[in-house]
Amino acid sequence: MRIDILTLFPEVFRSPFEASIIGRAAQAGLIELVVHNIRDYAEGRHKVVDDYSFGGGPGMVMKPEPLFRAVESVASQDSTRGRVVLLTPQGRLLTQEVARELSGEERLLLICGRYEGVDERVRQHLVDDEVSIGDYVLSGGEFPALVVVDAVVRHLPGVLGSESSLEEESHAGGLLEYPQYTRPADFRGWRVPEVLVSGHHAEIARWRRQQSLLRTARRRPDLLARARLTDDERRWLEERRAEDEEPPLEEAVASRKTRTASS
Ligand code: 9D3
Repeated sequence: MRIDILTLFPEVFRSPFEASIIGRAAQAGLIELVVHNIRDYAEGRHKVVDDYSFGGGPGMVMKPEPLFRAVESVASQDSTRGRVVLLTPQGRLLTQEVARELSGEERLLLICGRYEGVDERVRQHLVDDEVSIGDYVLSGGEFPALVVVDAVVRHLPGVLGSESSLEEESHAGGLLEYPQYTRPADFRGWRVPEVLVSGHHAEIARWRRQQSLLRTARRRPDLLARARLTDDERRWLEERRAEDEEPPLEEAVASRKTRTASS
C-alpha cells in the first residue's frame, strides 16, 4: 500500500513515521509513505495557500488551486489514483470498520486541512471520502491523518507480526478488554485476582469474559448494544448489574482527585 499525505506541516510526520509500528512497516517495505508540502504546489513568489472567505466571516479558507495541483501531481506518479480522503471535522467518524475499509485500497491520498476549512469545490470535485476522528476541535488534519495511517496500517498483512492481536480484537466481539495483571502477584498488598494465578484455564477464560461484559456495560453501554452476546450472557449481565456496587466511571474519576501520596 502507498499512502501520500498532503499537508502544510510536513515536519509533523517525521518522528511518528520513524518510530512506531508505522515506521517499522515502512522500513520493511510493507507500506510506502510520502509526505508532500502543499505550499510547494502554490503559485507566485509568496506561495499563497489560503484566502478570505467569500461572503465574509472569520478565518481563512484553503485555496483550491494548490490542492488540485498537488493531487494531480501525485496521481500522475502512478496509474491508479487511489482514494482521496479529506480529514475534516465534517467527515464520517473513523471506526475500526472504516479503518478496515480503507486498508483495502491500494493507495490512499490524505489531505490535511488547516485554517477554517477548504474551498467547497475541493470536496465536490477532488475528494472521494471525508473522515473525522471524533467530536473535538483540533487545529488541523495532521494528527487525524496520523491516527488514520496507524489504524489502517495495522490491518495490512505482515505488519502486526505473529501475535496477531487484530484477530483477538475481533474475537472479543466489540467488547472492552478485561483487566490485565503481570508480576508481582502482590504489589504493595494489592493482590492479583486469585483465579488468574490458579492455572485453571477454563475458569480464567470465564472470568475474563465476565469482566469484559461488566466493564463494557458500565463504561460503554453504546458498544454493548452492538456486541455479540449469547442470551445467557445478556441474562447474566442483567442480574449482575442489578447488584453492581461499582460507581459510574465519572464518579470514580472525580473521587480519584482526592487521592494523596499515601492513600
Ligand atoms: C473552531 C473552528 N470550527 C468552527 C466551527 C471549525 C473547525 C475548522 C477546522 C474546527 C477544526 C478545524 C481543524 N480540524 C480538522 O481539520 C480536523 C479534525 C478535528 O478538528 N477534529 C476531529 N477530526 C478532525 S479531521 C480534521
